[in-house]
Amino acid sequence: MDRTAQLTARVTERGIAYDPPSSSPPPAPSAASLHVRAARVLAANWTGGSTVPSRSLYPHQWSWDSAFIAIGLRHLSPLRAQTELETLLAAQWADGRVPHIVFSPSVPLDAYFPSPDFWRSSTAGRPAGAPRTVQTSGIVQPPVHALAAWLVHRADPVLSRARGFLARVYPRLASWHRYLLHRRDLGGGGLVSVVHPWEQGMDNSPCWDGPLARVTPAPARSFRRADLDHGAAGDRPTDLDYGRYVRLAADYRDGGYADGEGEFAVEDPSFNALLIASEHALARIAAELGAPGTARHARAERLTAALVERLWDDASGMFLCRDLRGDGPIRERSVSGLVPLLLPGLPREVAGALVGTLRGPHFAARTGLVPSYDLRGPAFEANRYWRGPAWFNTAWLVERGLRAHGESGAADSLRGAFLRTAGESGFAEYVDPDTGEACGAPGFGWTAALTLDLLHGADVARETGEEGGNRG
Ligand code: 9WN
Repeated sequence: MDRTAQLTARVTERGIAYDPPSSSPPPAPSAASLHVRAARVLAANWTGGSTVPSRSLYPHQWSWDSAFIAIGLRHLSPLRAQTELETLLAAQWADGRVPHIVFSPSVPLDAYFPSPDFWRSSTAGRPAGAPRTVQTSGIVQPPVHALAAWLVHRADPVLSRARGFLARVYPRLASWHRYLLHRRDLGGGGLVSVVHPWEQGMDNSPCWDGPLARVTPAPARSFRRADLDHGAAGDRPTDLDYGRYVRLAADYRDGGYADGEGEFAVEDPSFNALLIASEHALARIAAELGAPGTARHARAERLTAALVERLWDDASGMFLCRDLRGDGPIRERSVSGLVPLLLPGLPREVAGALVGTLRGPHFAARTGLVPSYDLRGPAFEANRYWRGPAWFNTAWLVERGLRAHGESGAADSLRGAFLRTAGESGFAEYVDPDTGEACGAPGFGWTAALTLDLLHGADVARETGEEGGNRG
């Protein structure tokens, strides 16, 4: 049997071919053709050292995109997956932060806003140790990287060892986590804070409406948005939101990217859960390199306890964000509050409540995917950026979480919905959670990459004797 036929057989055997979507289902694309199409997207977005999220809307390297992309790329080319992460980490600042964008010098300045001349990393970022030779933004994104590095290593340990991949990335990943744990514990309770909505990755979530209302927007004439050249205005954040994003970023830059002073400081469940998952992965990387990982596992467990203590909300059956400059818990239900299901160390009753919330009226969308925001929430909009649409990276995280807690039936359904909608939408950036209508950029990097991972992932797990980088 050739590779494509083997893949089809495996996928069908494991029952992850597609659930019938409606009364007259369109023919399901075969797993093999999905694989080929996803690989094509990743080839088209590959720049030689990394992968752009989208050739049109996001023509540079993004931090958490690259981590998710590496997780999928490992099934096509473990070497390219390693390179993806190494390129990103080469732009790390001396204080340990991994910037949220690494700019490509060959892309014109007006192709994306804010561009390198806004961030001025190599001058304004010097006090914080920004590199001289590459231009980056000065904020960060969720720390998915150690988890990605571990999964990439496990896909081809022989190549990884031959190239000294883990030995090279480990010190950078350790310093990245140190930066977050030491410079970003702005609430003093052990959890990390984000200082800009772009840092958390769900830029336009209704969770930020309260904290952002206190920020005086930068005047609209002081900047030009490039996103509207490519995306529909109704799918994107408003000009008022952009004015506030720009004000926060400019203030941070003008303070030399020093932490602790900003107007926006939020403890976010998804960001912290990803740090915990990555801390467990770092422990495994340390052990693979011959150092004990016990202290890191213990730290990850302490962080899990802090996450539950500070952000769990029994009444809503999920985690909430905490506004450190305002009134504490932000009473909005967002997918961020479900992502901690990823953590196997959650108390049993917390995990059970999260599964119940996923199945309940606030998050059970007709596509079978997970909406980014409460279907019944006052700010819900089916098409607007992180205010309702379903995204594929969060679906992937929740799918792993369901598996980590033994909910394999629910995980299989979510995987089926993911693969069906990703294929039908042309690997869209995000989709309407009820209709599956494609929104945002087509041919989106992490949608294609995580499609590959769901097609192949469990087989890798079987081969390596491990079900996931954050487990066991
Ligand atoms: C700002 C690249 C990024 C993702 C984010 C997503 C969006 C940027 C933007 O695109 O953010 O970083 O211009 O809107 O919200 O999660 O990493 O894909």
